[in-house]
Amino acid sequence: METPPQQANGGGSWTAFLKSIASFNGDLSSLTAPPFILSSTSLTEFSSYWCEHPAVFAAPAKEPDAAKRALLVLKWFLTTLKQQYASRSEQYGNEKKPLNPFLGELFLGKWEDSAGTTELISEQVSHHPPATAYNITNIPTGVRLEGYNAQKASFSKTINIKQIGHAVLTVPSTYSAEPDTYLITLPSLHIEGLIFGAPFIELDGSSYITSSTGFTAKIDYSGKGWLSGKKNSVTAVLYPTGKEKDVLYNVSGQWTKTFEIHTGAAKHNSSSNLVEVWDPEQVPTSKLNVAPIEKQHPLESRRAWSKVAAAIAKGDLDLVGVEKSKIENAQREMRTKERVEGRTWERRYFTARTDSADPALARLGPVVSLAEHGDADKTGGLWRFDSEKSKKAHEEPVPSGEVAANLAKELLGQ
Ligand code: HC3
Repeated sequence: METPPQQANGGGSWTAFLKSIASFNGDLSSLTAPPFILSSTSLTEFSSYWCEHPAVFAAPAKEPDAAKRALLVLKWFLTTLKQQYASRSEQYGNEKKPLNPFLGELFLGKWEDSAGTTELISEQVSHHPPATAYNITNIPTGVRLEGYNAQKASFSKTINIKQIGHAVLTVPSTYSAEPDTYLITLPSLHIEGLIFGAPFIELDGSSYITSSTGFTAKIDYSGKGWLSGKKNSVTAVLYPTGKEKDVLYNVSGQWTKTFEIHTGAAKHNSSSNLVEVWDPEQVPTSKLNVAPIEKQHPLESRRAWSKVAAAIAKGDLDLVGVEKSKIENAQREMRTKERVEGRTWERRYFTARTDSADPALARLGPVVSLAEHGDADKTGGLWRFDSEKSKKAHEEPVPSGEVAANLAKELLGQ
C-alpha cells in the first residue's frame, strides 16, 4: 500500500484535505488542497487535450463513406481520452488541482505538423458558474470542434464529477454536399486513490456521439472492480441512429492503453473482423506551440498566472495566496464596476446564443438527451464561437508596453 502524503511530507495536510472533502459543497474551486496537490496549469489549457493528434482529428474529412467517417470521429474521440483524463498523471496517482480560471482568461496556441496548421482558442466564458469554451480548427481541411464545459461535483465515497456542456464537430467533406455535424456528450468521472493520497481519474457511465449523417456511437466506461475488470476500460458501438441492435462497428480496450476496432457487434475469436488497433505508444502526440509569455496578451493564461505558477514551483504557499488574491480581488472589483456601469464583460471569441435555437442541438440534441438550451443555466450560457469577434481579435495588435501594464493592473491586480 502506498504511503499517504501526510506521512511522506511530515504534515497533516492530506488528512485535513480528506476531512474537508467529506463536507464538500460541490464547488470544486472551493476545495482547499494541500500545496503538493496544487497544479500551476489552469483549466483553460485543458481544451488542448482535444487535439493532440491533429492528423487523427482531421482524418474524417478525407473519407468518402459516411459510416466510416463516423467511425473515424469515434476513433478520434477515443484517442483524446488518454490526454484529457490521464496525461497529467501518467504514473497514475498524482492528479492535481488545476488553477480556477478567471473570467476572460485565454489560452491560445497552434499545432504545426503533417496535418498542417490547427488553431486552438480557449476562453473562460463564465466564472459563476465556471465554464470554459473552445474552438479548434484544422485549417487545411476545415474540420472544426467547438464546445464548452463546466463540472458539477458531488461527494459519495469519493469526488464524483458530472460534466455539463457538449462539443460539436463539423467535418466538411468533398464527398457530401453539406458538412457533417457530430454532437458529442461528455463522460462522467470520479477520483480514485484519494484515500492513499494518490488521486487519479476513472471514467464512468456512458457518453454519445450522434451525427447529422444518421449514425450514433454509444461509449461505455468502467474501471477495475473488486473481482474483475481492468482500469480505464472502454467499449463502444456505432450504429445507424435509432437502430441500436444493428451494430456496424464495435470498439473495446483501455482508453489509456490500446483499443481495437472490429466490424459488427462483437470481436471474432480469429480477429477476422479486426479493422484497426490504436496504440498510443506508436503515435506520438503533436506539440502545441504557445507564444512566449512576453508576447502573450495579458489575459493569456500562462502570462496571467505566471507569478502564482512561480510561487507554486517554489512551494511558497503564502506567496501563492498573495498572488491569487491579487487576481481574485481585481476581478471582483471589475465585476462591481461593470454592474455599476450597467455592462457585462465582453467575451473575446465566444457569444452566448440567446436569439434562436441552436441548429446542432435542435437537430441532434433529442437523440442524446441534450436539451435545446444546452444546460445554459449551469454554464452561464449556450456558448458558440463567434467568427466576427475572432476576426476582430486577430486584427488587433497584442497589447504591449504601457497598455499591457494597465490592463494587467486593472484586470489582474499585477
Ligand atoms: C475534475 C478536475 C477538474 C475538471 C477536469 C476536466 C473535466 C475539465 C475538462 C477537460 O476537457 C477534461 C477534464 C479533465 C480532468 C478534470 C479534473 C480532474 C481533477 C479536477 C478537480 C477540480 C481536482 C480535484 C482535486 C484532487 C486533488 C482530488 O485532484
